[in-house]
Amino acid sequence: MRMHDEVSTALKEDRGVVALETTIVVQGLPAPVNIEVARDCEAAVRSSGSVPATIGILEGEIVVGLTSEELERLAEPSRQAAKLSARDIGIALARGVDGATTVAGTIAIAEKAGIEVMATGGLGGVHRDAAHSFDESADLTALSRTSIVVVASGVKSILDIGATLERLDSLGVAVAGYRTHQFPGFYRSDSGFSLDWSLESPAQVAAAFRGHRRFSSAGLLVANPIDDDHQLDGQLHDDALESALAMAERLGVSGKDVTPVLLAEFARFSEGRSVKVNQDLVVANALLAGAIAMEIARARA
Ligand code: PSU
Ligand code: MN
Repeated sequence: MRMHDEVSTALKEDRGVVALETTIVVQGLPAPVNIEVARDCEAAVRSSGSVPATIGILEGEIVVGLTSEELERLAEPSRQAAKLSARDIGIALARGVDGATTVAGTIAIAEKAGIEVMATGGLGGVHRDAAHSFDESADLTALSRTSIVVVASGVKSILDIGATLERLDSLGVAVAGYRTHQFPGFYRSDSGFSLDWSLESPAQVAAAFRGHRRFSSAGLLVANPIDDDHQLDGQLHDDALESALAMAERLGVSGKDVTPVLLAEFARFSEGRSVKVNQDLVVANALLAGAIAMEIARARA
């Protein structure tokens, strides 16, 4: 594992560090906005006082804190970086390939690196046809065994949100809304599902995480909704979703291709509006994650 100097110094000095994933950059968002989003997330983390650590695999080497050139190399379409979940990392290292890490892959590496906070757009979860396909994101099981705070705008709205919340419960993953009792709906601020808990400040999230980890080896999901006035129009959302699900069915996609195909059709159908919303929400999550990492570090110092 190669760690950027800035990240290793920050960890040594007990400063806030936030892990950022790369699947959202390589498989989740279209070029060229994908690189812009990655940079905006890093800038958001920095503006909170924490240090960003964007994680990926280059030629079989794990990099914690990709430089801007390394990130561009990873996202270069001709290099065909793989989408890596936690289970793929060892094999990818042995094969010496390039790979972008999902939430599951990123938190597996972050934990080893000693990073306690991660930000993403929308967590993976239970797909709508899971009763038949068994398609449930490894993000859920990874979070059940990793002691980390993940800040996300809920789970992607392409999923079966109710089933995903039930699985998070069974798996012992703590879930709290950030200043809300409504579970966010990724592109929409409210999924219609309510939450037992709301946390009101970065310091309160840090305190909740300290308490949680004394009794559990699972993670804490902080569900941070997009602002109402930045969310995707409700009707457009539902129409795009219908089109995306039909597209996936028509193409017969399965496995790790499902989520990227659904997100790409969302972007096409909404003429890029879903991409803008995705950008806004992930940057807001990076900012909040940075503030939480500062509070976790402050309490330790
Ligand atoms: N959030 C986004 N866009 C994304 C993802 C999250 O706004 O593309 C990625 C994350 O890497 C997440 C992955 O772990 O989608 C889930 O993929 P799957 O459903 O195949 O587990
Ligand atoms: Mn899947």
